[in-house]
Amino acid sequence: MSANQVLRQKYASTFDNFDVNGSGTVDAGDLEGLIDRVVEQFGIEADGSRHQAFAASAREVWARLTREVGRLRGGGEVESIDRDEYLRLLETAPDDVVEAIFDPYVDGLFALADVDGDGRITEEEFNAHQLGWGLSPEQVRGSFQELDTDRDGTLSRAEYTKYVHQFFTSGDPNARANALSGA
Ligand SMILES: [Ca+2]
Ligand SMILES: [Ca+2]
Repeated sequence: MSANQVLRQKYASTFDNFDVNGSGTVDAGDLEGLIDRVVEQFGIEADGSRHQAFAASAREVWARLTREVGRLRGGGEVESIDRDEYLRLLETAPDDVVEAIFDPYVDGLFALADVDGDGRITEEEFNAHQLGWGLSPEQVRGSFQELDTDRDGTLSRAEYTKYVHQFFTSGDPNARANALSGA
């Protein structure tokens, strides 16, 4: 598979994950569905501070996504985005623009994984988080050591951000972060 095909498949997986009601377009309703699903999946207390923080990060991604799509369309309000347009945006936008769209989500995911809220993800927290996304123990095995580049035994926000950015920008079919497709 070429690098572009690898990326396309990953982008498509994020769309399908986002399109909660399976209509072939994503809109604000799907976004709320996605938030509810994550809250349920991770057993987060409804309406608690962790729920609010995750919802805010997801809504900020939607705001950035619709802003970029609006730019692509040449103006106007964006209420929904279909699959082709979504893929076209992510495939044509420079890496730093793609990363900027999803950066709030990185914060949201980080906070979900960092259960004790100390600002660092331990191996135990990381594994629980990855398994919570539905990844298999085989997919999770060894990834923590690989991501902990300074080998201090925890993942800092910078290390985690690098991991998620790899998902959105690497066409390497063996990139570790490709496992997030299952997320
Ligand atoms: Ca922690
Ligand atoms: Ca580290």
